[in-house]
Amino acid sequence: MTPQKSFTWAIAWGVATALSFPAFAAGKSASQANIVLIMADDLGYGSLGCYGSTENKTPHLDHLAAGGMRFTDFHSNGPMCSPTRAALLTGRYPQRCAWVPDEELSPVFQEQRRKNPKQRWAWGLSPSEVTVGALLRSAGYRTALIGKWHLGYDFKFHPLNYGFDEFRGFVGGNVDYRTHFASHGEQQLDWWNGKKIANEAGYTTDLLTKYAAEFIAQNEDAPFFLFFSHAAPHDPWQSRDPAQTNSPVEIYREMIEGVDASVGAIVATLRTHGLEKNTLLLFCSDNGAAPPRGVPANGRLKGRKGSMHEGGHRVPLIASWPGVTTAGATNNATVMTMDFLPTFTNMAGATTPVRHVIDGIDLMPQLTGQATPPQRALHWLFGSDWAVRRGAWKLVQEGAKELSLVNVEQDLAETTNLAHVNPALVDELTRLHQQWIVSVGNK
Ligand SMILES: [Ca+2]
Repeated sequence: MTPQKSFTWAIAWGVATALSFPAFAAGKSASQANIVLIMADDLGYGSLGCYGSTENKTPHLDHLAAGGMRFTDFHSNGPMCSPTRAALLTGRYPQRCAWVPDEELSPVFQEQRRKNPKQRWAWGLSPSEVTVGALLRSAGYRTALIGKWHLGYDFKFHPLNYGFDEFRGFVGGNVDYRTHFASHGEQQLDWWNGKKIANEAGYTTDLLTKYAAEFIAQNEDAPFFLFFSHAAPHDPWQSRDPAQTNSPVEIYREMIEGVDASVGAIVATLRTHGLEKNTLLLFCSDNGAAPPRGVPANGRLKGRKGSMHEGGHRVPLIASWPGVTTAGATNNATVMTMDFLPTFTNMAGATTPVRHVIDGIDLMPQLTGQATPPQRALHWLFGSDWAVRRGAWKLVQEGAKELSLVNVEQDLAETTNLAHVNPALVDELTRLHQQWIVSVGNK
């Protein structure tokens, strides 16, 4: 089974505790604060100083957490890039989203696929999905994606078709940090300015930071939504200087520290333009780390990128909105990528289509420290692997291994399988997950 077939299969099944999207609330919505969401790619739970790393120096993110809110139980919707990004864009489980299969691709892309059957871009999020960009734009926001897209390479899946006014970056899963060519054998330039492919000199992290800062500066008078989607520290592990001979472990650390410096630059830009107090700034990762061998990038968590265990999807989330978020707070609520959309649209006063199903919840009560953690089950599904979490309990099915039942509040590293001790709970969570699969529909 090819990766995209496996992925298509995975997203063809779905679930969930769907919430009808409420009419937008009043309150914060009147302010139409700016929203900056910075997402690192494959950054692990243990990779920042404020999450316990002693190797990586991340003063800007540590400072952001000290002045804002650090979440300890935030999860990416998928253990891989694209499912998480679909959830971010739609506020829905990726399994509920509509995806366009290969045979519907445009002729030019069909031809590319025929020439290179190994290329992995022949699918995309359906343009029929209601996206956070489109909703915020309809509420008067200027919207931009700076960085990685990875929700379809065909031109019909271009980010500007999904509610973004501006796009700078790349549409594939990753690029060479210096040449900006797709780096997994496709040998195709993947560096865009709007709908034009145009290369330029520069290191990817630096260029994206420059464009993100420019977007903020150009829109200081209007409410804006900036989705700054970093490439780093996803491989290939490359330094700025091609002549540098540091080891992958050293370069990997430099790349994480480069993301940290970028966050510092964005915070400085907001401050320069007097926007700090009118901007919700969020920093997170799209899935667990896949680091060089021997690097404890996911902290104590079991598993890594791709896994249903915590190392696959429990990742950092830092939120900062001076005067709104409680400075220095730690939030242990179990929250997920799909929660961003309802949070943002409620802030903006955006309206969503009637009867449109959103799976996420508004996190503003969490950000203001006024709510108890939400009571709900959360689900993951990728290929034949799945996991369900309710309260402290998590049930995992990976490959042909036996079911694993763990109390993640007491056993974060998932060392002790309690499935044989509590078979009734195993059955209950299994049923819950099967019901979720039915509820998200079989697209
Ligand atoms: Ca990723």
